[in-house]
Amino acid sequence: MNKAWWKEAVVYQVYWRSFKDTDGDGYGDLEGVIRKLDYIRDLGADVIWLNPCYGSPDVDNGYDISDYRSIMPKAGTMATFELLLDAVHDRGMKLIMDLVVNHTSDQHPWFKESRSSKDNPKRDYYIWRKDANNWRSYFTPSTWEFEERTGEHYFHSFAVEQPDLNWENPKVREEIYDMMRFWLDKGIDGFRMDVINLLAKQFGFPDAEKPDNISYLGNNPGIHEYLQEMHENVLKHYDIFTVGEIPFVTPEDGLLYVGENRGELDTLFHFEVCDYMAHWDIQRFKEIQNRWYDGMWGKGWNSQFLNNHDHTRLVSRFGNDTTYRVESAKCFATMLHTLPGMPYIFQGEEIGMTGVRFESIDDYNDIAMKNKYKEEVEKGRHPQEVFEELLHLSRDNSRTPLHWDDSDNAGFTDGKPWIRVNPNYKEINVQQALADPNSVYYYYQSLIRLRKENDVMVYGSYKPILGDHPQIYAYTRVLGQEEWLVVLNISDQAAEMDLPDSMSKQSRNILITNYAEPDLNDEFRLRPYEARIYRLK
Ligand code: TEU
Repeated sequence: MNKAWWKEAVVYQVYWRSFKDTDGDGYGDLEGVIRKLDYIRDLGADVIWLNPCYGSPDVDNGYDISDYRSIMPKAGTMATFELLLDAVHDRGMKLIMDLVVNHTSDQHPWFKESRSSKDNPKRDYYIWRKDANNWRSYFTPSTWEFEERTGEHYFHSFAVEQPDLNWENPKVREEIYDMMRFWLDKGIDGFRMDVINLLAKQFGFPDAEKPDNISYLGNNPGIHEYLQEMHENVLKHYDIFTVGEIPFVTPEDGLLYVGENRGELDTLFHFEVCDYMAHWDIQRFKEIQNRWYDGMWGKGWNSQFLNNHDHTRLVSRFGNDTTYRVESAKCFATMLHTLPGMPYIFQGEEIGMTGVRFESIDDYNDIAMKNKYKEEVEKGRHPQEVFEELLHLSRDNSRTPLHWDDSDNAGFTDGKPWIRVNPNYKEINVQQALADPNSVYYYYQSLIRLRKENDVMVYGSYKPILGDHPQIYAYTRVLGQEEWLVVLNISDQAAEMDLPDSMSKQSRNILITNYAEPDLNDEFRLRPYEARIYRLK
């Protein structure tokens, strides 16, 4: 197994606009990230993934970029960014940025020129066609927007305000490669690549038999040539790591993007869980994990995450955010940090923050949710029914401000927060976590420390046991003489753990568990959401 610094890393995702506000405008900012870097370092994370902070009209919270080489004012200045990068490096940490190059903002100068006339030199920076087709976009009923001025439609995989770049145009590719060098030459340590498998479009844009299954947007012919050209022209010249956000992908296809000899990307996020599993389904989760391990291990590197800025908080979606919030947060953390692949911590996950439930659609910001709400209500459906339906998976569930303490606005801002703070901040906040030796925060810290001290958690082989147990997910990790057993009761009921005979005879000691007191009455009875890591001898 080839070793690499990034394979051993733990990534902490900073959604800066909800992280810490220092100028009172109600938005987090880069200065706020600088002031809280020691909090992230002390947790043990060593790479920060910073969500987009480039010039943008902010229709999709920075994923609609109008100036790739500037910092949007609400985040700060380029000087502040450079101070942040230095401060991260001074702590021996690394920083990766979001690369959003499938599309720009409709306010980008390139698009303003492109839409101005059919013979503008930048017309072909984007995708224009006389006729539309029946494809849906992620955020709208159609991927096409008609413009009277030139009598053609432009293509957008997301919002109308996010026109897709035409990657068939070598001038577009050169512009992007040049922009990437601009940031890499500043010293950033890599990229998280936004929906990077959508860059190539289906030739001819044929109508889809099933327009609602939007997988036609990704993994089209040409994508690997683009990424190999990007690697040859830019990526291979820097000591960085790249992670592709790759929806609609299987392990076999995934290897085409991150295979060790492919000359494309280093790692990926797949979405078989977060895009398709609304609630916890243990058998399905085990099947997905096993299939991705069998498909990738030894050939490419995977990621482990169960929430980010697009997916609601794991303790609400998959765990138990009431009776067993702390236990289930720690149980899932144990899983994410012991499964094969790179663990990602989304800000607030480390203190067990939960999803939200605001009263009205007007309390929400997410363009995906608001567009879907509008689309469904315009079909004549009852607004409250649509609202209730969208609540559970709204991306705003994870985008509310981080809870620093129990003061106004959870210590996030002295101004009016851009989105409401989760009302449970008085009970769930960093200050409380740092004062409680049994907090989720310190459990994450112990898990990360265990990982840093034991290569078996990074490079060990994985073998599931108790495969069909309806509550328990258990598996071993083995590297050389080291054999670890992870057992997780991912349920709100006690569970009996009947280990295989060979294993039950082995002596074992518990390295970490999420219950303060071991249940001495019966080691083989796991309490609700009880997690244990054993070292087997
Ligand atoms: O997300 C792609 C996207 O639409 C995800 O929400 C999707 O549901 C899944 O998580 C990936 O298949 C990226 C960004 O993360 C998101 O915030 C942006 O809105 C979107 O691209 C457009 O840039």
